[in-house]
Amino acid sequence: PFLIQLIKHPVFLDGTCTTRFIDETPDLFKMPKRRDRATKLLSYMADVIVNGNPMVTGRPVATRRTPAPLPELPIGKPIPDGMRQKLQQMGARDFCKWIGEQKPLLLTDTTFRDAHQSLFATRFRTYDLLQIADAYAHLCPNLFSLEMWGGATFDVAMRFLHESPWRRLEQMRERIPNILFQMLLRASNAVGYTNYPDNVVQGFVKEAASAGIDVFRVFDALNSLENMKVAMDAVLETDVLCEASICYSGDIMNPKLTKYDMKYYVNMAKELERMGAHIIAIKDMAGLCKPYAASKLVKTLKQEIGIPIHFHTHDTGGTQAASILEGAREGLDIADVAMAPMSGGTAQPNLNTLVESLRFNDRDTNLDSGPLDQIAEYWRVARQFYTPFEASVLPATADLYDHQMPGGQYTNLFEQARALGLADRWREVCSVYAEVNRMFGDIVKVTPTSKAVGDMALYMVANDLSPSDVLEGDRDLAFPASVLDLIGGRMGQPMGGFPEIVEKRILRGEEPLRERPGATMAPADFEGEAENLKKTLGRQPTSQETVSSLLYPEVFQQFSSHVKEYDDTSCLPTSVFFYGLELAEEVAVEIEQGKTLIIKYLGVADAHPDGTRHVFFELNGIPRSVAVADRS
Ligand code: BTN
Ligand code: 3PY
Ligand code: ZN
Repeated sequence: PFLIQLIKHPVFLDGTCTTRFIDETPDLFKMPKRRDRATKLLSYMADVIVNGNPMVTGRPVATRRTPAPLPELPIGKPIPDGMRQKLQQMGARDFCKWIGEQKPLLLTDTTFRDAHQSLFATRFRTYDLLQIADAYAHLCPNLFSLEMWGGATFDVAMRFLHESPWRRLEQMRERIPNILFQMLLRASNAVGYTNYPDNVVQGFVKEAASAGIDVFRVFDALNSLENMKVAMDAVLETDVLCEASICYSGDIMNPKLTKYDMKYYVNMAKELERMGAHIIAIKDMAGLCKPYAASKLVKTLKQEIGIPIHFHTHDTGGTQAASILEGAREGLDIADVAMAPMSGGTAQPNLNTLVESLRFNDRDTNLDSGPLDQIAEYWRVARQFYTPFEASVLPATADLYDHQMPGGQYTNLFEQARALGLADRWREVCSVYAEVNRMFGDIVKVTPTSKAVGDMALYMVANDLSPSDVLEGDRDLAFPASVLDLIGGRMGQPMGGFPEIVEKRILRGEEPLRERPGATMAPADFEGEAENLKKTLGRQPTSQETVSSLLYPEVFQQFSSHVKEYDDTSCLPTSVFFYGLELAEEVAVEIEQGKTLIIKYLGVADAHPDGTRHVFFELNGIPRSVAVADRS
């Protein structure tokens, strides 16, 4: 086809072709490279058409294929300055002082990260996030930040979506230069599920800051200050914001729950301020911080510390907008919310209605609801591309305050339970989760400690084990790996340690780690890793790729082979990525700025004796076919 295109060119046909032809029409001669990318994308589509995409096989089907509507943007107007320019002009400390002086409640929109992590198992693709990016830049420069990276997004982007988390960050940054970008960093667990060597955490933070993250929300899954220190120091070495979290557990209003009381949180917040935090986050990952607790906690923290307070919660119990409002009344500085169609349930409270709830009040956000509602309409429709991942779990009953499952885990654990045939025993899974927590000494539960508690609960329910079977029995039990990691001290040390009997029964004589895991881990060899990658990639890796590979060696390898075989598939519309094209359907695929492929699907032939099938397309008007192995 490249040759055909060339010899069909009018200049070629009328015989006036000279070498000037090459100079005047360089694009025609760049075809082989472009064709190569196109061929790879066509083979991806052909493969999905013939074999399906395993990500969605057996799941409810998304029927929407047409693009979601976008708000109209002012034509020819530059992007207005926002919080990011303010941070850059003022510097971190002065900017935080400015935050503290603001009367309006500031808002973080979590739709790009936590909301879809909690409602859709983090499956939203870069493609759909980018469509609405320009609208954010033009229409809501006064949002405090967009939480759009970190948590599970890093892993899921590579592992399931086969796209680069770094590229997502870069592309979002290009389109939104004015709103702060915020990420969730799991301290020594970085964006993973296990502790990493200190230099990996440091290397990751450095890359993320230079790729465009403005606010790092750092938390440790056991509220361990020494674990947080490594990550916080790394953030403080850059010139971006270090937001340090206290993970909220228990209930400060319940006199019987004394482990995590007001004193505990105040001490922790003071310590984090002393360690250099610019902002304190109350990270209420399970939505346990009830309205009157939020009021009391914010009021007390405002008296005890001098830096801004940012409240993060999940609406699993349906009551958490009230907690934000109560917090706001006591001087809360910033709150996390999500766009209406992506809010509620295990995600954050509703941004659009919160803005109006505060209208004509002291803490009025002064945000304009018109544009915010237009952006919400985009998310309402974009959600329809992700039907296969819709969570079927309903808001929690009052047992939420007993089991204390984080929002992001609640939907996931239900799916895991259902896969094991335990959907009808969901309440039992919840109550065993609570029992496991008590058995382990009432620990803070958030990624990755929450995963260990959840794995243990499922293991016990599936095998009909009670806590006494675990602690007193003499049966030889094969505990989940995450549980061995947690009780073995490799996720860090909880306040007060684990009960001795638990260590004895679960570790069976193996000595647990008693100090900060990072203190005894050998530093990673960045140069050696880069050398290895050079062999598999066939070129020098970028420093981002080296960090990805150190964090997720196998996932990164798989991701790289996907790109080698199919190129960067993140430019495909989501319906095409999940389901391929429908017969005679035509799509425009922008492979890079200004380079668009028009692809039409024409049909598929019967299988050859060797099991391959030809799939027929039209690429920019020219017929093309691709052979794929039929594994269906
Ligand atoms: C990887 O995991 O990166 C490589 C596998 C890619 C699988 C894709 S998903 C859609 C299509 N259908 C398949 O069965 N394989 C490809
Ligand atoms: C994560 O670690 O991904 C979380 O969202 C924890 O709440
Ligand atoms: Zn969260």
